[in-house]
Amino acid sequence: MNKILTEKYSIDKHLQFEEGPAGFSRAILTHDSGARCEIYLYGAHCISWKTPDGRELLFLSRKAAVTDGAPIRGGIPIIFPQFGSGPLIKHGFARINFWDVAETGISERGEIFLKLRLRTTNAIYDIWQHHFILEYTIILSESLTTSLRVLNNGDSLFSFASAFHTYFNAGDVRDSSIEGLIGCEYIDLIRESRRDNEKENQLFISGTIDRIYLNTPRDLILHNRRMKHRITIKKVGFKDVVVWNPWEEGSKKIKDLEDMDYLSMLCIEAAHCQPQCTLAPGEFWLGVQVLQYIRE
Ligand code: TA6
Repeated sequence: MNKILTEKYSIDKHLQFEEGPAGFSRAILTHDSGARCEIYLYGAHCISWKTPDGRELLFLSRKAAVTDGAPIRGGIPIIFPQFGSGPLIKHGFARINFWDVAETGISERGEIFLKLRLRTTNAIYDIWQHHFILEYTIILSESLTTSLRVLNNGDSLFSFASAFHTYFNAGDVRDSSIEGLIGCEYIDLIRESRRDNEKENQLFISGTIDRIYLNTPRDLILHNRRMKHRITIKKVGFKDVVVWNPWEEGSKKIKDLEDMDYLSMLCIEAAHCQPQCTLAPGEFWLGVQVLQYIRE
């Protein structure tokens, strides 16, 4: 598998394929600045994004399993076509399917890109009777851009939810805050889905949080005081933002997290989940997230 991928898609010094646990292939992207990221074809799952000075900006659980049928705990899981629980497997099937490489390259500005594709298979059609093509493009420069294009290539309408369920390396989550959500209405999933409005300019996390913020602004900032940096999060197409941290009790209940992992992670998820997005035949939706690291 890696031999074929290497022959067809590798780029000298910039994009290589490796075999991870269970023989799963992953792509390693390296930008001229020294920035680096790693993506499994399984789930189109980015598990690592490193700055030119070698700082890891994503959280990946040491207990993360990379095995067929299970999602990888950490990095950037892709949620599609269902957010949370429902008729399908939790958070949908995109994160537990093998994606194909569609294209790789270097732009005129020296950005390295990898495009992955997932389309309806017989096994997927058995559980979700729609025809779609997903294209996930990851672009590495000094920043990390990810985009998801959802095309309805069938002959009937379908609705879906989607998210980049990004696990940021929080350093210590108690010293992190999210800026940009003030005034936004949210659904509080740990309080019987009660609705409220965000009152904090800097949202600090000091306990379990699981909220869907609705119709959020394009720009957010994650301040990471412990690691002395901030990450700007720009998103287009994803109108919602999910903020999740299971805190200590929650971490203990999640088998692929260590008990204290809640301190090291913070999920800020560019999402389109409330309401779902509907596509007529031939229509597509595009969601983009741009993450930029700024050292302080
Ligand atoms: O996005 C937040 C959330 O839906 C939480 O409710 C929590 O369950 C989390 O995702 C993780 O879900 P997972 O299926 O990956 O364990």
